[in-house]
Amino acid sequence: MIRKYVFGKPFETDAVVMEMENRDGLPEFGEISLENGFSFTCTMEKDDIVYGLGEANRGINKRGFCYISDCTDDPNHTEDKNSLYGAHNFIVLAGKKNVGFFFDYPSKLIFDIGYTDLDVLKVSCEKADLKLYVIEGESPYDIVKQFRKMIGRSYIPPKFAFGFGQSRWGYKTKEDYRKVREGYRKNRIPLDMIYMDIDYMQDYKDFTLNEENFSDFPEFVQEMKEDGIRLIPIIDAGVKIEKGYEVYEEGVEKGYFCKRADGSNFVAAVWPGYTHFPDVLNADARKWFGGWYHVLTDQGIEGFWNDMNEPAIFYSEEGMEEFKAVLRENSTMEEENPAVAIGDKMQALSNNPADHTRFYHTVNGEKICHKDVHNLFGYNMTRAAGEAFERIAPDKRFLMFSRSSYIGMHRYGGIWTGDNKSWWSHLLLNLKMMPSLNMCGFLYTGADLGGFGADTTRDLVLRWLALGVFTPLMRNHSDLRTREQECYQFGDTEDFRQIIETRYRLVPYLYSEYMKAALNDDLYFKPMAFVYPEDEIAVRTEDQLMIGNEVMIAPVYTQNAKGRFVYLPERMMLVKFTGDSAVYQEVLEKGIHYVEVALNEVPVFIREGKCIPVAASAQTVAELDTKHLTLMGFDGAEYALYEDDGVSKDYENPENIRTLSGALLLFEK
Ligand code: MIG
Repeated sequence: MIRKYVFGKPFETDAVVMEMENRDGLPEFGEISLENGFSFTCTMEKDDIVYGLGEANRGINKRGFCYISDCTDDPNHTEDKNSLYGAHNFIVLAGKKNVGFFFDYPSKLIFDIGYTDLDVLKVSCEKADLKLYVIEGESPYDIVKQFRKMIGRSYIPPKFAFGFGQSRWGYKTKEDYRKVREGYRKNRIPLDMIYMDIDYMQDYKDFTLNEENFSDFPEFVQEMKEDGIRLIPIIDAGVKIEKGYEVYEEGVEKGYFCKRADGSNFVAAVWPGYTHFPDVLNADARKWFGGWYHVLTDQGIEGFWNDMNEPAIFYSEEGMEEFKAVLRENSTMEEENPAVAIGDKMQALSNNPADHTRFYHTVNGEKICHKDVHNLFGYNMTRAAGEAFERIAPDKRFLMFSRSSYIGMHRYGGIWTGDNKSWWSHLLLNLKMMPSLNMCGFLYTGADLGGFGADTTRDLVLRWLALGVFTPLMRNHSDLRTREQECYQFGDTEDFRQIIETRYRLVPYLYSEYMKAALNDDLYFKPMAFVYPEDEIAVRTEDQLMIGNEVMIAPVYTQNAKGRFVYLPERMMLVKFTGDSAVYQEVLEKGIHYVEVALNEVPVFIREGKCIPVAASAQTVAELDTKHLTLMGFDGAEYALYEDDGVSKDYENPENIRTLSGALLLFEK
């Protein structure tokens, strides 16, 4: 049961696709105040749990902290941070009464979830212009499913996107890419994608290629494809200001860039130096910007990642003027604490909220201040690409994921979780974030495996990859200023090969479960609580997750551990994969078990009475033999496998589902 309430004059975000009538009056649940902006308040019972918020810090249960939806380029995801790159304003209050809330509000929104007052949930924002959806259901899981229906079908990537991808900021030349290819192929480590970071461009200009290094790009794309590898270039939000650069010239001429109050184009410095932002909230400008992806798809590119689209700003022209003034004021260095004054001002240059008040979007002829719609930029940049792909090749799927997002974008692409660090705590954060992202519609997601910032260690990369085996987006990515972390950088590659082979062995299953989740508006990753709501231990367990309908995972996330304690809410079969070389199985009873996990092993827990299909590994997803699958799990179990060509959009074809039976208890060890 969903009720929709409209307050003031909300900006149309297109987050929701379901048509619904507006309700008169106020929701029965909680209290609403329209004084000094908007606030919604309700009390929580002592044991109520709050789910949701998608890409957010901390745990699956959001209680006990304050979260702020305010898309931010902050590469330091420490525990005290309130905002990350996305704004996913959906929560479920679960307890004796279960109720979900979606606050469709495109600017800064504060979720105080028992932070100020232990038993008070307060959601507030500056302007009382929003839509509030109140969803009642029999369980939090049921509420989530209703919500997912309401926001429309999640993005479906091509099947190759379920392979493994290698990335690193700093690859420049063809030789750099060939070295990565050789590193994988020589060591027989499966690989489907190599990501191209900003250095492939000429002077960081979107939709260009470095003239010296990639003069014959289509041939190079082809060369890689012949080895089963797709190149996935990055696209940044800012368009470089440069005379003669077509994207810039055309954007200026058509008036498709974000403008200042005086009508001039807003100027922000990012990687290319001074840039203009495409006004992706304006439908015409969006269509125009999306059209440029053509330049790369024409050369054989089939996937992209959109970056810097919060949008990130190093500094604006205005900000720089203010900074210069502070420099002048402190020019003799004899004023009081001049270094502090200068340092503070310099720090405040980047991603300064004041800049959000300095530019405007043109939507249906109306000027909208960026501040009021800040959280929609990444969404609409990715929507620009998604809508363009529909025009370029309506029957073909493209790989697309974004850094910044808002609910609604989940229909056009996935997300990666941005600049994490090579910290064990971020492996755990990755694990806990996955079900929340799924609740908000983002199914194709993953973190930078091994960690983006800071120097990693061999064991951290292996343990993180072992979690990445299960995340739809499985990509190793790192910052150019850090230790190299490709799978062949740590001496012996055997352990890495075995972990990634395990991913490929599971692709038929993972893809099948992904597709079922997408096609049924369901979850791929579920909290334990959604499957075992009566089990009080399971309900509070956040370091284990359910995948699809058959599997539980319990990744190791501490250094030097030889295994971990795992809670089994029911009898399960433990299958430990060691790539193609070995599989070990054992049935464990309900309860707590210490499970040993070596660095080259991936444990999978199969639920009582169920089974999963397993393939022999291959070097690419395309080479997987899905005609000969082994069923692993409980004897007599059946599995409904979803399989399609992985490229076209004939999702509803009944031939895509086939039932596999005859599960075996196989001891190969
Ligand atoms: O200011 O393109 O999150 O994945 O490697 C940094 C360089 C810009 C941030 C992305 C990261 C990417 C990096 N980008």
